[in-house]
Amino acid sequence: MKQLQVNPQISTALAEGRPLVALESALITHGFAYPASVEITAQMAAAIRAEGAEPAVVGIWHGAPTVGLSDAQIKALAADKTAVKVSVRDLPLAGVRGLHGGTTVATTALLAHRAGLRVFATGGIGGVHRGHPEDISADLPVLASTPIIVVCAGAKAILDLPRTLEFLETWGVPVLGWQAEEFAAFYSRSAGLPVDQKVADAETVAAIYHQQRALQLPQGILLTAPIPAAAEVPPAESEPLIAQALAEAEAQAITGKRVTPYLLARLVELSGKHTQIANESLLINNARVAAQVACALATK
Ligand code: PSU
Ligand code: MN
Repeated sequence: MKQLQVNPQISTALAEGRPLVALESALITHGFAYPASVEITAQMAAAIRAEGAEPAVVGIWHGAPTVGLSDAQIKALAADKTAVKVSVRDLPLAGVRGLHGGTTVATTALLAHRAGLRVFATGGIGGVHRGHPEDISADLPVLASTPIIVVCAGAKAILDLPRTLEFLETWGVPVLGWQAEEFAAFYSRSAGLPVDQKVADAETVAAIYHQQRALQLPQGILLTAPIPAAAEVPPAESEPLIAQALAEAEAQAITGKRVTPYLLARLVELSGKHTQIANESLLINNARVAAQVACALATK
C-alpha cells in the first residue's frame, strides 16, 4: 500500500508551526517543458523563502503521494516523459501502478491538507470548460470540501469563467481578490467579473480563514491575485488565440485530462511564448502572496 509520505523537513516545520506553502507538480510535468519546469519551481521556492516561509512541492513518487519532494525528485519528475497527470481519481491508479505523477490543483490541495498545510500556491485553477459545461475540473469540488487557501491568478483563461464562479458560489467557496475588486483572469488582470471580497493584506485572509474554521465549514478559500501588469497578455491578444486553440482541440477530438495541457501548450506556440512569460510571472507572484498569507497564519 502506498501511504502519504511527508518529507521529514516538512514534518519538523509543521511541528514547529513554521509557515509553509504547498506547490503543485502538474505544472512541472505537464505545464512547462524540461528544464523550464525545474527553473520556474526553483523561482517559486525562492520567492516563498524570501518572504520567510518554506515550500513543499507535492507530487507522486513511484506511486506514493509525497508532500515535500526533494530537488532531485523534482528534477527526475520533470525529466520523466512518462510521468502522468494525477487528479483525484488517478491517485489510487498511480499508486497501484507505481507511477511518477504531477499532481493537479485538486490532488495537491487534498494531499497538502492531509499533511497539515493551510496554504497552496498555483497558477490558475481548473474549472468549467467553454462550450462543455459538463467538463468540470476536480479542482472545483475539492475546493468545496478541503479547508485550504488556494492562491492563484484566477481560473485558467481557456475556461468559462462565469460558470466557474457560479460553481464556487453554489458550493460555498469564498472568492477573495488580492488588492483587487475583480476576479483575476490568468493571463489578464480582469475579465470584468467581481470577487466576493477585496482583501488588502495577508492578515485579512488569515482572519477569514480562521473564521471559516471557527464555523466548522468544510470549504477552502480561493484567493485570486491579478498577474503583474508588466506581464499581462490583454484579452485582445489572447482571446483570438484561445478561440483557435479551442477549435483545434475540438477538431482533433481532444477530451478529458488532455484538454488543459493541450490548450496551454498550444497557446505558448501561438503567442510566441507571450503566455509562457505571463504564466511564469503570475506563478512567482502567487508564490510570494501565498508565503505572506502563510506567515500571517503562523503568527495567529
Ligand atoms: N498546467 C498545465 N497543464 C495542466 C495543469 C496545469 O499546463 O494540466 C493542471 C493544473 O494542475 C490544474 C489542472 O489543476 O490542470 C486542471 O485540469 P483538469 O481540467 O483536467 O482538471
Ligand atoms: Mn476536465
